[in-house]
This record gives sequence, structure tokens and C-alpha cells, in this order.
Amino acid sequence: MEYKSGFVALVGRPNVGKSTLLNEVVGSKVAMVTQKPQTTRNGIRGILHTDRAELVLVDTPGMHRPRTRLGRTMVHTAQRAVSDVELVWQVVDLTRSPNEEDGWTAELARRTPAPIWLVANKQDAVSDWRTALAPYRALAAYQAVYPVSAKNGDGVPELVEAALARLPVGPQFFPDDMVTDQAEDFYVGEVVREHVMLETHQEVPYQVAVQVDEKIRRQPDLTYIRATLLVERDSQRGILIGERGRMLRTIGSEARTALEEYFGHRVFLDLWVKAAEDWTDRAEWLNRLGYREPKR
Ligand SMILES: Nc1nc2c(ncn2[C@@H]2O[C@H](COP(=O)(O)OP(=O)(O)OP(=O)(O)O)[C@@H](O)[C@H]2O)c(=O)[nH]1
Ligand SMILES: [Mg+2]
Repeated sequence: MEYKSGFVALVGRPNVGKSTLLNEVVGSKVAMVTQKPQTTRNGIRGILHTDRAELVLVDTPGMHRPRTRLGRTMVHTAQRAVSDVELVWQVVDLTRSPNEEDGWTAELARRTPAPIWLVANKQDAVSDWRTALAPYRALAAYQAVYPVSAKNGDGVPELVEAALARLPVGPQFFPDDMVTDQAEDFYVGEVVREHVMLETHQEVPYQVAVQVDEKIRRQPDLTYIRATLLVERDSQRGILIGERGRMLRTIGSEARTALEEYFGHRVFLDLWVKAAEDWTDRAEWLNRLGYREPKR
């Protein structure tokens, strides 16, 4: 049998569970997940290998009405992701009714030549998924509909089987043991950002970026990491550091635990906080942080 491969874009409004689903399919924590919308800011690939096929999932930021330049780069990333894939999964949240963001996602998916599947997530959290699903079916001409729970895995094997079955013949793009194409420094920054998002409230989680400045193996069983948390204003700097440094210590210790699990050895995590005035609206900062702006 010939080898098959292909790309699937996961699109949807914020917080529907795209990243959770990607992690579940790949079987490893590739993309960060929080209970807050707009967690994902970049197109992140997760790779699943079987004996005869390679399925590359492309996670995307949630579709929303952007209020900042950063938001525009996020929506642009989702728009770009669907342009060159074999299949689009529009992920929706069965615990909520469709809104305009689901509509924009459907519109985006409809503009691509790839078939669109409706992936109805959070099935575990509704008593009657058929009723919850009904209003979503009308958003686009879906070729298939899959109710799933990304959280407990229900329905996911069937979804993956179906996607594998329709992959075209193609080459293997990534090595067997590769589950994501993210650079390690980026991944480390994302782990830290996840814990910032989990611990902070209001506007702070949305106005923090993490830059990894240094990462070195100091001893066979110790990696030293220095990272800067960028915020928009001095007042946010105070919030992130917290009273007598408590907030930063909490974030640091949680992120360190996650990173030690990832590296399989001790991590010394050295966190700094810096204000970069209005970085979410400034092209030079977005560029420096690797957020790609749409071309005009
Ligand atoms: N009950 C339930 N919760 C889920 C399921 N999948 C995801 N969640 C939760 O939904 C929230 C959002 O999950 P994410 O995977 O971050 O959602 P996302 O679509 O990637 O969100 P953005 O990156 O912000 O666009 C988290 O709290 C998840 O734990 C599911 O199948 N069932
Ligand atoms: Mg996400």
C-alpha cells in the first residue's frame, strides 16, 4: 500500500477545544490549553504517524473580532491556515449556541476548496448532543459531522480513522518521532505563557508575551532557562510580580514543574517582567515576537 499524508486545519471560535483536540489526536501536549478564550496565538502543528500515513493537524487561533494588531495577526493566521490543507475541521462547542464567530469560521472554511467537517466538541458536557448540534449544521455544507469529546477522547478515534482514510498518496514530511514542528524555545515560552494565563485575570492574560532569552544545559540533569514576560504597562508589571513577588513565584513554580516533566530533569526557571508599552498594537514588537501581520 502506498504511503499517505496530508494536512488538516482546525478552525473555530475561541475556546471550543481546538487545542485540546489536537493534543488528544497526537497523544501529547503540543498546544497550550486554558479555560480562557484566545489562548492560542500561532498556527501550531501536531503530527500523527501510523505505519502507512502521516496526519498533520494545524491548530489555529480562535476566530474573533480583533481589537488589537495582535488580534489581527491571530485571525490572519487562522485564515492562512485553511488555504493549503486537504481537509478543514470546524470545531464547535456543543455547550453553547452558535454565534457570529461560528458564522465567520464557516464562511472562512467555505472559501477553501477543501471539504469541511463539523466536529462537535464537548459532547461529554451536554445531555442531548443531537439537539445541541442541530443549529450548527446549517452554518455550511458539511461533508461529515462528528460528535466528540476532546477531553475524554470519545469519538476521536472514529474522527481520526475517517481523516486517515481520505488522505491522498503523499510523502512523509516529518520524522517518525516528531509530534510537533514548534521550536523548543517557542514551546518553553508557551508553557510559561499558559501558566500566566491560568493565574491572571481581566486584561492581563491577553497582554502578556513570553520571550525565552537563554536556555542552557548547565549540568547533565539541569537546564537553566531565562525568560522575559512582556506586559503593556508598568501597572501590569506590578500585578504579574505580585505582593512580595508571590504571583511571579507561583507562575514560575507551576511552569517549572511542567517543564521538568517535559525535559525529564531539573529546570531552573529565571523569570523577569518588563513593560513594553502597548506591544499588542505595535508592529515592531509583533515582528520581534514572531506574530505575522497580514500584508496590506
Ligand atoms: N467538557 C469539555 N471541556 C472541554 C473539551 N475540550 C476542551 N474543553 C475545555 O475547553 C476549554 C478551552 O479549550 P482549548 O483547547 O484551549 O480551546 P481552543 O479552541 O483551543 O481555544 P483558543 O485557543 O482560545 O481558540 C478548556 O478549559 C478545555 O479544558 C471537551 O471535550 N469537554
Ligand atoms: Mg487553542
